[in-house]
Amino acid sequence: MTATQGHPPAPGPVDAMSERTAVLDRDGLARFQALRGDAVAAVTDRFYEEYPALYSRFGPAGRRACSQDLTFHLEFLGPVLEYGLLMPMVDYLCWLDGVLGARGIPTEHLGLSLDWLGAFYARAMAQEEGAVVAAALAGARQAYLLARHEPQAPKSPPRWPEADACEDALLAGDHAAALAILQGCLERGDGLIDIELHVIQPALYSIGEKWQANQVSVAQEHLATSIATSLMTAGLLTSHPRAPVERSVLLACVEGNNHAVGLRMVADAFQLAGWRVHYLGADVPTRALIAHAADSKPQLIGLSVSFPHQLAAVTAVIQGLTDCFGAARPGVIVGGLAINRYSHLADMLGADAHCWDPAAALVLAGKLGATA
Ligand code: B12
Repeated sequence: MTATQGHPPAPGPVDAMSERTAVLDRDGLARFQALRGDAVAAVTDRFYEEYPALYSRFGPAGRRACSQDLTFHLEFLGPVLEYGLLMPMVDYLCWLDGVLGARGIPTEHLGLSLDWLGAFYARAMAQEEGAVVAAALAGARQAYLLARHEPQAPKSPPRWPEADACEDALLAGDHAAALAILQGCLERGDGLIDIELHVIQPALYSIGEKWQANQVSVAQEHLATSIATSLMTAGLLTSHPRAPVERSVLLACVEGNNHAVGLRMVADAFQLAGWRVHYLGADVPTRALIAHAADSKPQLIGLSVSFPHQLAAVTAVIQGLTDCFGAARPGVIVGGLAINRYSHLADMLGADAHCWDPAAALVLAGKLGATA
């Protein structure tokens, strides 16, 4: 078991469904992955053959979008076949259903695409392995149809009243208004990390929901993130760190994870607690991360992971660190959206601890003995 600290976000309704499914061994997973391109091509062709009028009107871009969606299905299916838990795939299907529905794109073929992918793998793989893949797809389909209308929003820490105005300012691109909100909170004595957790994080979560519901644009989401990051920097400049504690932490988003703001909050918390912080930001290649750890020899490493298919990168980093440091490997804490949602998977990754927010990470750092 990994150590945990703090309270997990309240589970969504899909958490009630923790159905397990059979898994593939390493070679089976490799065979499943090797067939991805063929599976996507076969099922895309089948959609165009069976529904020519419906699909042809979208032209080549429609075909590309269809293939891309199928590729995503298989990306999310991978961790299901590795860890034996349907939930990540079901969550993804519910999310996709919401995104497509909000953009007026019919979703009735989503279930069909899963059936046809299942039929492809049942044909293309050896009988037993094909049956595992087809059963996972059928199970995910059934659970998705049951859960699709349930609200799915991730829970953020309690939202302070300032979060509403902050969200408005971020979406409007009103840097000055956002800074004034930060300033007001700091002046009344709130700490930066609390402001980040109770004002900025809920504002960003809500912006994510609005993007999902097609109420804000991709550009607005980017704008909001960029202002949020600069608010955090402004807050850091006016906050007073504790005296240096001679401890160091290396923080990185694993390969493929571009969600870096949450990890930046973790970085700020360690910085203000007097730690020496190396914050590497988004999408850090596994080899580069391990090489940097070998050079800088931190006492603690924090990894951020957003999606289930990035969990393999966490395992690869931990394996690489173990190869490099042996018994002296620094402690590893994992966090991020995927961990918040599937904390039980954290136990399977080989990490020493997982948690939900920066304050909890600091407490865990102490428990892990990263106190030299
Ligand atoms: C901004 C944003 C982006 C930006 C990120 C830019 C950046 N510099 O970070 C960009 C545009 C890159 C982006 C891309 C994508 N995004 Co996005 N994004 C968001 C958004 C709106 C905010 C993210 C954020 O900063 N949240 C605030 C931070 C503070 O929260 P947090 O990450 O959870 O971090 C906290 C904890 O998790 C924890 N924590 C995090 N890391 C760690 C690490 C350690 C060690 C510890 C201890 C703790 C810890 O502490 C943090 C503070 O409390 C979210 C909405 C949301 N719910 O978060 C969507 C969201 C996460 N994105 C989503 C999606 C789908 C995508 C894309 C796939 C979109 C696409 N089609 O391309 C890509 C995937 C990118 C990738 N490969 O990673 C979905 C995910 C859906 C799902 N079911 O999981 C969300 C939820 C939006 C939505 N509602 O649909 N995104």
